[in-house]
Amino acid sequence: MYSKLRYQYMYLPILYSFRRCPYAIRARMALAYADVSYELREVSLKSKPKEMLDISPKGTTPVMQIFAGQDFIVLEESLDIMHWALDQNDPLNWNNLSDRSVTIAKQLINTNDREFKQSLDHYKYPNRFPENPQEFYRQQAEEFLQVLELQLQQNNFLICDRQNLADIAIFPFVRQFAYVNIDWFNSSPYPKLQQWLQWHETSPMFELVMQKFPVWTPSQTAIAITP
Ligand SMILES: N[C@@H](CCC(=O)N[C@@H](CS)C(=O)NCC(=O)O)C(=O)O
Repeated sequence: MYSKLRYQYMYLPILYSFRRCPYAIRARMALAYADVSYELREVSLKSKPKEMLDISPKGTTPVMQIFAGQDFIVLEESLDIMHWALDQNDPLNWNNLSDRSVTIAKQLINTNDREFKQSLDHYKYPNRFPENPQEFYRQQAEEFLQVLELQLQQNNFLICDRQNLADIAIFPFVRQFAYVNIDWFNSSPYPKLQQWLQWHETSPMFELVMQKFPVWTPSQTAIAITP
């Protein structure tokens, strides 16, 4: 699915990415869905490349640099990268949703990125938050799992009966939550969510975006991700 091209021949968008970062995973999934070609630059969060920090000093992954003539634009939020990808190409009409579905999707993604992400971090690293036991943070996170389970009782996916943007925006975070204690997750009262997680984890799209690449250095031959 990918090939190595020489950089001087390429004007592909560049994605600075960290393989295991859930924000970068959802950006790469949206790019894969949209069949967008790009140059992948795998980053070490402990030693971020100057080229990335020059265009995005806040220093989070993912960051996308898109060339337009002599100029370029920078997208430094994963959701912006996802929407940009769908604007380029939307083969299964993911953007074609009712107003109500758009509202639900936005609410779910907001809750994921705020409350759920915060409880997830506390649950994952309880030693950093010793004020409460780990179960306390898990229970906090479960409020969102319950919402997702209810959505999945109505449809096969979060918004409708097919995978959509909200699914891939939220899936990498639920996956992280599940693997904090996979035995607990697998025996938890969220059977639809367990199926949904398994579906995404075994999807060709996920497999594709989780390929391993060496950390990027300027002297490295460019890695082009192409449809
Ligand atoms: N709101 C950002 C959040 C991105 C983010 O926080 N990424 C983490 C990695 S998963 C990061 O780069 N953290 C900075 C660091 O660890 O130095 C987005 O949606 O892209």
